[in-house]
Amino acid sequence: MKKVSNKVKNIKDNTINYLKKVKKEHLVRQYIKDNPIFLAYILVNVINSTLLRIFTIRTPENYFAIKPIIADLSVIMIFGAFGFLFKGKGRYRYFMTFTVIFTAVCMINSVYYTFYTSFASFSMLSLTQYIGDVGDAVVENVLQLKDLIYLFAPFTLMALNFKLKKKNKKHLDVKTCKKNALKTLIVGVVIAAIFVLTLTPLEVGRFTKQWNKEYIVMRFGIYIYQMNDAITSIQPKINSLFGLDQALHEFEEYYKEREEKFAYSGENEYTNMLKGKNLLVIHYESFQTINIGREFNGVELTPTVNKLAKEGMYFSNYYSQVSVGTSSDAELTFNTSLMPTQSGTAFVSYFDRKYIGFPSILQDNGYYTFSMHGNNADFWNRRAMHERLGYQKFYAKKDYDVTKENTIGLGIGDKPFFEQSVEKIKKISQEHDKYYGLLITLSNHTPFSDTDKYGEYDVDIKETKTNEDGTEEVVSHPYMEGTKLGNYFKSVHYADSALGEFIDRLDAEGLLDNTVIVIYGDHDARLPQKDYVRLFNYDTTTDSVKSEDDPTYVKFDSYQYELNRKVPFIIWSKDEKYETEVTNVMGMYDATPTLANMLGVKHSKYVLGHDIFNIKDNNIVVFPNGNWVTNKVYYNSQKNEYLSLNNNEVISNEYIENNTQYTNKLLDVSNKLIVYDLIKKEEEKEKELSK
Ligand code: GP9
Ligand code: MN
Repeated sequence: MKKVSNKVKNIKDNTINYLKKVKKEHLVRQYIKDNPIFLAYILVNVINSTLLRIFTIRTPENYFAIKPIIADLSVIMIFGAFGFLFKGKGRYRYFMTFTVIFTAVCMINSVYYTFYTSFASFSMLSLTQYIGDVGDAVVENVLQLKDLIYLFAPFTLMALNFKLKKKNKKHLDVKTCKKNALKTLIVGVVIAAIFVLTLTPLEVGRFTKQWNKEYIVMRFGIYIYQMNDAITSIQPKINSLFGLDQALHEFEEYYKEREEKFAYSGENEYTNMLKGKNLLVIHYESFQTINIGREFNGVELTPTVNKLAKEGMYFSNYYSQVSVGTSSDAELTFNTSLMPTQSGTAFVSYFDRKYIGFPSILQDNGYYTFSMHGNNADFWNRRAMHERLGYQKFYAKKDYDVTKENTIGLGIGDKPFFEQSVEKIKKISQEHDKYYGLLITLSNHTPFSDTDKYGEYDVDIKETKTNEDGTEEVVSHPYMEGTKLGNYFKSVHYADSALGEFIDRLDAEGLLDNTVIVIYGDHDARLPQKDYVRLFNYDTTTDSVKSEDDPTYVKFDSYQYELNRKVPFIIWSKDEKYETEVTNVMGMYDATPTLANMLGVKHSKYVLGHDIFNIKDNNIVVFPNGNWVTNKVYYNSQKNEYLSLNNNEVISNEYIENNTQYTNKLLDVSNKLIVYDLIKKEEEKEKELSK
């Protein structure tokens, strides 16, 4: 202990002595005199990256952010340190080269942001078909004075070098240069370490996913963002370098076997039921099945969805199958019947693969296809990916009137979003015979903290009590108010009312005739387990949560949590009341096969789900983490345990093994199909053979 405190004292003394020496011998002044180009290099490049952030992300949080400046500084210093190993002209050229690179990064991102409200990505370079159009548009419309401001950096260095040359400054000796290189490197690494230590798990998580580009630039600065982007852009290329033949073989075998095993006629009582109808699909953000039929103080939580579920076809045992790509994974699986990839996300890392999307199939069948979402078009790389899936037009943030007042949470509130969408749909309906539109809602998104904007909805329990003197008073029990789940319910109530207004508006415009509304919850809302325990076990007599020993205690363990992540899938039309509830287990990947049959169109050969009316109670829903669920069992692959869903019915090992094998194979094929671009490879092979 004493040794340690002596050491600390020594370090302290040495540091103080060193600082005293720095002051006495004017070392700072000397350092500046000795290294003007290096210091200018640091300064101009930090200024450039800061300017870029100020000109792009216009939020107070960003204007005052220190973290990205620290991050930028460490990157510039670490690269700069090696400049000291060069002499004279060579050193100037070194700093100049990096300044030009850093300036180019800022300029490109500045232009790109004006055009796409997002930051540039190397992976986009493979979208060569767009570059021609974009190139012209950029020069004509986008290049602005603010994009040229960054050029001050190389010009400053150039001017400084010119001035110093005139002075004919003496050069430092090799030993001092090496020392300077090492010192600078150490300072750069220390700054980087300080930066890393201040990172939160959320920041690290978002950094590795690399999809929320603004967030990353705001925390990590533009230079780290771009380096991270370079690595994540190369990764998919590396992943598909080896093992293609084997993957293609497995893929062919899998689909051959699937065709034999599930050789259904395809026809069932619902075939062509929706033939020729327009389709409006609502991607209902974070909407869980648990909301349906729920009430607080006799007031329905979701009157609109309740009505649609009752009148329409309601799939009440439906699961989302998303991985880290959340919303985008839901869009992928809904539209292609494929699973999310095992690393990265299909929308971001594998957007350049061949997909046979439901929209493109409908397009081939005479539909006009479009998607609508109030967020930036580049969020989740939708701009590129929606086109890939076959949406002819994507209406995103810049097509909507988004104001501070109409914003809730992440962006435009569902009410103004739907309201403005109806105008667009009206126009589309006048110009096209048949259409398929996807509307992605936004305001019912975690963290559900904009409660003052959701409108009144009481989630505490109100009870009318009669006092001894006969007077009545309303007592409020502190039930869900203030909990995350309680706030979620308030947000859901708003989202439901927005949906109700949307349907009324469509009706008033005559847009519900010959149109089918399809709703899917994109994934669960990732709410705390303890809030559910409270929801199901609140005792108004004690105003607290019941104890587990209470005979009426409702168990809510990790299995109940998983089962509770169910989301609704509803098919509703004003013209016809189906009044059907389908209780067989179903996953997002069953949507396309089921809907295609109802619409009387042929879906892609390479789907992984099934038409629920063919597979019926034989269905299995697999999850990206290897878990699976059937009508009988929920299986947890991490723990290798399961929960029997039918009154503890005994389940054979064989049943578990077969379904686990099925799951693993399906996940493997799905992943390889995307990573190795197997649909494209297979089509090329077939073309070659048919020559
Ligand atoms: C983003 C929105 C939400 O535009 O769709 O995405 P999520 O966080 O749910 O994946
Ligand atoms: Mn989502």
